[in-house]
Amino acid sequence: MNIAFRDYLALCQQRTEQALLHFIQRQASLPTDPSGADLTSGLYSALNYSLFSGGKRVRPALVYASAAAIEPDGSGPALDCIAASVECLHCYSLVHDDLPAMDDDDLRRGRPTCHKAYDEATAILTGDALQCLAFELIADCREIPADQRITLVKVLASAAGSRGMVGGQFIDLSLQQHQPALELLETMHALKTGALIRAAIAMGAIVAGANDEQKGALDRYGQHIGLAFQVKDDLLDIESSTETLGKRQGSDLANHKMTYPALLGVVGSRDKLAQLLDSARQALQPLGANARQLLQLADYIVNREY
Ligand code: GRG
Repeated sequence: MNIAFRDYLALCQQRTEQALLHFIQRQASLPTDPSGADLTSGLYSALNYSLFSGGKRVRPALVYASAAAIEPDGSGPALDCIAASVECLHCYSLVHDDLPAMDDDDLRRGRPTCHKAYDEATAILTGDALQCLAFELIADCREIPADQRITLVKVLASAAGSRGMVGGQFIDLSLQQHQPALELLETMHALKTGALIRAAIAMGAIVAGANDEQKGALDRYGQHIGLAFQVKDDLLDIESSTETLGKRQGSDLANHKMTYPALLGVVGSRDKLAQLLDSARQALQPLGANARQLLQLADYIVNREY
């Protein structure tokens, strides 16, 4: 990773975390009981635990980089709302994905998963609250014109719901009953992992005022990089360690998951990753030099170590 990009990523992470902190603190004027004791402090503790736990903040970085590809000196606070919103949605999905009824994981970002650190009911409610917060942040963002906020809510809701991430998760959980097939695997990942990544890119582009041609180029980039993210994730699950990943290595195998390495082998999956990176780079060509951060993010996604 070159130094300029490392600094850029750190800046995106910092901006996202500041925005998340601001929004969580703004929310946390807690209901109290007659004696003045906080009634939801346990929930806010779990929200903080799940939001501030060392996530890479890839989706927020995609929001910023996508906007910069259209308008390099573009608007700050509006993008911070969107970056924080997308990260809340992502964190909700991780908290619920780790639950016993889903992937039943005990380790996430190098720490006990939310339901292990707290309890199952708290983890469910934490995910629910994060999902609601994601939409509230956009609806409430005064730096974005009202009509654009409606569009952004629609983009995020479609990506998150039954025709997006939740639909993909449902297919994933039911795949054990299906014959392994590449097309099915790609459909599942395009929904489960790709939809939110595409939405992050689209939302950055909308706020920056992208035209249809620019939106099309960015969406093609998002489709390729969304799948690449998952191919890399599948490879890391085989090739990395629990310590580096911060989650259980080998959990795909243990959970009998349909993965790229299971279908294509490790070498075939690496080839697939290289093809997707190449396609993602080509998709950005119409956007010229302003897309350099998106190019660097593509490299980061396929070369990351966790
Ligand atoms: C609706 C009950 C209910 C549950 C929804 C939709 C869902 C649960 C889960 C699917 C989301 C999921 C876990 C997708 C996998 C994508 C993935 C590889 C996530 C890890 O993302 P990173 O590496 O994580 O960006 P960090 O920790 O860096 O943020």
